[in-house]
Amino acid sequence: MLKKSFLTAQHTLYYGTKARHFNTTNFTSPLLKRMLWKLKEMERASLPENDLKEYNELLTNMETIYNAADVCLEKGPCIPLEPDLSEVMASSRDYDELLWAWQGWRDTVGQQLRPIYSRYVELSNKAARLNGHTDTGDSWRAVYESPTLEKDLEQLYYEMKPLYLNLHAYVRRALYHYYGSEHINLKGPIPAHLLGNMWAQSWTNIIDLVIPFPSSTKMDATMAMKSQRWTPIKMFEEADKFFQSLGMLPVLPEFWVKSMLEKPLDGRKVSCQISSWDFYNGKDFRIKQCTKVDMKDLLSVFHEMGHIQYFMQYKDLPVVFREGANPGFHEAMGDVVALSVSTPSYLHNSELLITQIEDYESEINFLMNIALEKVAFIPFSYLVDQFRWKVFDGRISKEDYNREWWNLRLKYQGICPPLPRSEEDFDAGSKFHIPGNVPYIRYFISSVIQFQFHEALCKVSDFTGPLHKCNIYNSQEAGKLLG
Ligand code: X8Z
Ligand code: ZN
Repeated sequence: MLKKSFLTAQHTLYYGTKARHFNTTNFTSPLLKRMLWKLKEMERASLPENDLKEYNELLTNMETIYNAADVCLEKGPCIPLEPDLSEVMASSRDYDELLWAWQGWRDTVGQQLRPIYSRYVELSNKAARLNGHTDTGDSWRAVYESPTLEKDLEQLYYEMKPLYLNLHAYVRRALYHYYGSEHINLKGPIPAHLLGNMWAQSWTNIIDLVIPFPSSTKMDATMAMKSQRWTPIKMFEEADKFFQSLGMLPVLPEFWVKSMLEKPLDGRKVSCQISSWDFYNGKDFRIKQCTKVDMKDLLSVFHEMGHIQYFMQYKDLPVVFREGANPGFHEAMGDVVALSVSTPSYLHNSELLITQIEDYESEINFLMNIALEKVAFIPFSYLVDQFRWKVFDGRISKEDYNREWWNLRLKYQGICPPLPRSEEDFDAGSKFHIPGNVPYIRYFISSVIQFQFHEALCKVSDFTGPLHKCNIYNSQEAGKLLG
């Protein structure tokens, strides 16, 4: 990993230094101007050699800490995040057991990362400044090439906030019925460990506690997938088939050979953090995912296959242009297709739902599921980089990391820690993208544009009816537009 980072930096430095020799002011080709402008951004490669070495080591260390972490049972084995701790967070309805998993993960990951993170911030800022940015947050925002980015995002957030507040109040009431007044304050924030997910970013796992019409159809295909003996491979094949039905590109043979689509059964330790890889040779594209056979992972398979589709669509462009229109587009590509996959129409046609559902109550149950995924995610995806932007530009100092993290969690998500926290803790670090150095605002942007894309695709497919029922499967027009 260290060697790979070193070689990448050498490559960036070589071409970046050459590019910086050109003054492009009077160039007439916008294409050439843009290529050189992109090459001049050298990120960490502009650091002096010693700093670069230290920075690469810090990043590798942080990722290793995250990937190797596990939580030990009192008199038993130690269990990793995937699949075990995530499964506890998803399915346990025992307040104290949930607390154990929630706290255990933060005790092992966050606390170890804290001292490393502040040094990472220093070196990362140094690199950003060497590239002409004011700090790392500024360099992350620069890829959107919009002077009004922050203001636009804030406005989007405030437009969507009423929807979130409604969902929050509804879910809080349901949790109150289940856990009681001892644990839930109907006028206060929700304890962060009760929402079915380690970071409270997706709430679909607690659908059983909040389902509006329990005796009507629940739109979860998991049971059907299991009884029909679906496999991880079949899930990826279905996603591939969907893209092909739109007239888009099939994945290449190498994908099936070189990807890791399941957790290896031989007990080898692997990182189960899902990722998609472009090897930049026009034919080697891979996914690494410890796929489980359930509906949630089926949607996540579509998300990842969206990245692969994007890689394949731009494979013949110059290397500097092989990226999304912006990172939010890359994240939206698979999700927009997954919006069709969630519909009763698609599930019925794939034999994952026996009856075509038309009644009002089942429709509301379906929409609740979508809300628990998409609406619940809005404030989380907004706040993660609000936090980091403030850390990078110094508005949050290293003495206040945890206090400020929880201020944002309270302000935007309306959740609180279930236990007292201190500055020994670093709870932001318990989310992969923080030690993993992956910007997060892309997911917030994706959450908005994927619905705009969905609307446009449904329109060209000549779909009539409410947008949430639209399934673009087989639409060549949609495929053309998405491509
Ligand atoms: O990190 C991811 C993907 C890879 S881009 C698995 N996602 C975010 C997360 O897990 O927090 C997808 C949704 C948001
Ligand atoms: Zn993604």
